[in-house]
Amino acid sequence: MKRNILTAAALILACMLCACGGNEPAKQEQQNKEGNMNENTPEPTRQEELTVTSTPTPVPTEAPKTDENGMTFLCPSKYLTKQEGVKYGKFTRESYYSDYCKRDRYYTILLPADYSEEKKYPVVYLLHGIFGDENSFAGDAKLPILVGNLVAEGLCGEFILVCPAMYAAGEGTAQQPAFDAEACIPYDRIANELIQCLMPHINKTYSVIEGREGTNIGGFSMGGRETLYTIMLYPEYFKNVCAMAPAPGMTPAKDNFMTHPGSLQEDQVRFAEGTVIPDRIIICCGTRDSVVGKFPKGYHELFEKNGIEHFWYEVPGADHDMTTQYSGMYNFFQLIK
Ligand code: FER
Repeated sequence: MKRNILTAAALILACMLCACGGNEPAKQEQQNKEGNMNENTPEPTRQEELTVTSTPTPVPTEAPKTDENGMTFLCPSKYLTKQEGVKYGKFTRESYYSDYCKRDRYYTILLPADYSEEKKYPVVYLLHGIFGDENSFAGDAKLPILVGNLVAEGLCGEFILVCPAMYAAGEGTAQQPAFDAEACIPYDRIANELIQCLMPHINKTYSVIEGREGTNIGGFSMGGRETLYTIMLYPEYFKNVCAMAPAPGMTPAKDNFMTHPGSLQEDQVRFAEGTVIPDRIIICCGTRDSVVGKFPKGYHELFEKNGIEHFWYEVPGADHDMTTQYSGMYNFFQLIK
């Protein structure tokens, strides 16, 4: 609504400028064509002088859509809408035996619409929020649409999207997710589980580009926190990274939900010299996030302090919601070439 008013105001001003002779080169050209009319042109009236010399009041320009790093603040709605002639993949739910957890574990997978064993694809591991499971992302009908549209427009290459159940509780424990330190431990275990069990399973089951060149990780909220934790433990495994509204707790923190002892201390949030690290790390959060508040910005500041290069941006007006996630994924998936 506000943008419409601004656009209308800008249009009105543009028309006024034209009417006032703001289009100087065109006007000059016209005069050149018609020859020098000075001799025959009457003196301007006082009113005309006033009109010509008055400077236009500056009009606020439209808010930028992209930042200086090329991060787009909001996913354009057309990418979330089915387009004619575009093929979309479908999620399926699969399982594997996890030696790390000593139990069967589940994931959902979105293969490219034209998946073929003749090709090799990069993989994106996408981690859900607290209390979620392997169905959290797969339940969102817009996700295959976003991926399909980006691929169809050539904004990213085809890739395989893997959404694991993140809660990697060990053998014999009935531990369930909750807001306490003990209950958070199985979430952190996804780092080891992913590297030791899920990734090898995906590599041997699908036609993938193995190794860091073809491996990417992202997540929302608790999944954002575990994304950051996983790359701190295993930086050399991942090419592109995106933490959307990452939840507190990777480092010591206290919020309305609980006190986090911190899976790492702040000075451990560094990559040792000589380590191969991800090419690109995105951290983003809605400006009105009512769940994780300023903690994502805190990670950004910590990364900055500890010399970890990354892209940080805020999603205007977004809460702890899909607007933030589609924005993050829109930027993240475009890194996959
Ligand atoms: C917390 C705040 C938010 C927390 C987890 C979350 C475990 C996760 C929110 C989500 O995944 O949506 O203090 O502690």
